[in-house]
Amino acid sequence: MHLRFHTAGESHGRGLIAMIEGVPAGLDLDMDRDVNPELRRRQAGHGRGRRMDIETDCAELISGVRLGQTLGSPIAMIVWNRDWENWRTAMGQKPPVEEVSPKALRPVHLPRPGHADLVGVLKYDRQDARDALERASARETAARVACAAVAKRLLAELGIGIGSHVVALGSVEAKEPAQLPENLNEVSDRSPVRTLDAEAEARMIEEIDRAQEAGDTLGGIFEVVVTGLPVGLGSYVSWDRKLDARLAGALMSIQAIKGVEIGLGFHGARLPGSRVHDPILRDPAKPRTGGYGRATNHAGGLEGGVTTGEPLVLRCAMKPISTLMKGRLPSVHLLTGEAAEATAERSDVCSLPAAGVVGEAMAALVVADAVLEKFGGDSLGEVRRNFDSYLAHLASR
Ligand code: EPS
Repeated sequence: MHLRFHTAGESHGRGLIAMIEGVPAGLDLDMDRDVNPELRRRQAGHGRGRRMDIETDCAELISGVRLGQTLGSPIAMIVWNRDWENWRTAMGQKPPVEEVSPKALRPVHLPRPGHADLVGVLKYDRQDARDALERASARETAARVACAAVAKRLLAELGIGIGSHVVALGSVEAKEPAQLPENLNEVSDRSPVRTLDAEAEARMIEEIDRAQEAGDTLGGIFEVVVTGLPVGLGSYVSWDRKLDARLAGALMSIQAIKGVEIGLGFHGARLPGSRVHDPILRDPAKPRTGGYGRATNHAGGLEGGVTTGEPLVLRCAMKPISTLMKGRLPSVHLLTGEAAEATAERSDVCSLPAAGVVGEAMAALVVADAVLEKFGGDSLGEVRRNFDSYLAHLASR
């Protein structure tokens, strides 16, 4: 791995730590311009819970940058949890000094189907599911987004852009636009559900509001699109170098993601080959694809685990959030063994629009890793020289 990142932190602990290593030296990085707007994008969207009114996620830089430029050393950041003030007792690192009521420790003994509550207590041999759910929570994705904002900055230097939009939410499907807008996020971020279809947007919002009234939750499908890629990232020579596998693994690691498709995905399996594969054309206006073009992009920008130079098109299916406020599902009390309804605690009704931002983040981290694998250098200048020389060679073939 050429670009490594790591996160730490519990949802209601002091904060989240984000660390990314392998970023070349000499990259301009400004937290307020490059990182914090991405954190704000992850907090937005219709269907989020009250936690997002408490937090104003903001990453504090600890290391790896001097005078506005990266040093090539690990970049460490902290996102403090404002809600920690309300959880000092329940999430304290030391046992309470005075006698406190057991309730003040906010234990969870009725595991929620769908969350990591039950598997967590059994695997880590805990009595209280809070010991598991605090880390399993999707709040951790704030730290991933902070790391990915650095990766996006690097990719932008090479003309590679990443965006996302919601294509289905609950039972509502958005109409597929004939062509995606050039700056995808500029358009999708204007929608409270991050969709491009204004008519579907209204129905998606209604569906979220109805789910909220019913104490239920919703999932859906978002699409991540990466543009400006050169042909040749990833490789078919070994299973773990295939870029489609690396992207799918990274996207599947996002909390609540249950499926990933690339290009036509599952639909392609139902069609004959003549309607699936993308005819090859000569297109001298495309230096990044070696002067070749495709009549269609059903492959979603990947053939043989290698980028074709066409846009990467990745779709993720998110299951509905597992905390139900009403109509709670059957569970079993961890201490008494009695049947009871699962725990309900503050959560979101639908966080699909935010999950799209997290999908962009994971895709950016994987693509930046693949870029450094092929064009790696210790400084941005070296990466750029390697990149430009590859493109010049492609043009001369
Ligand atoms: C999240 C913060 C959490 C949840 C959500 C994601 O805040 P709280 O649990 O304090 O309301 O809103 O987490 C979950 C849905 C989950 O199942 O854990 C965030 O910052 O994204």
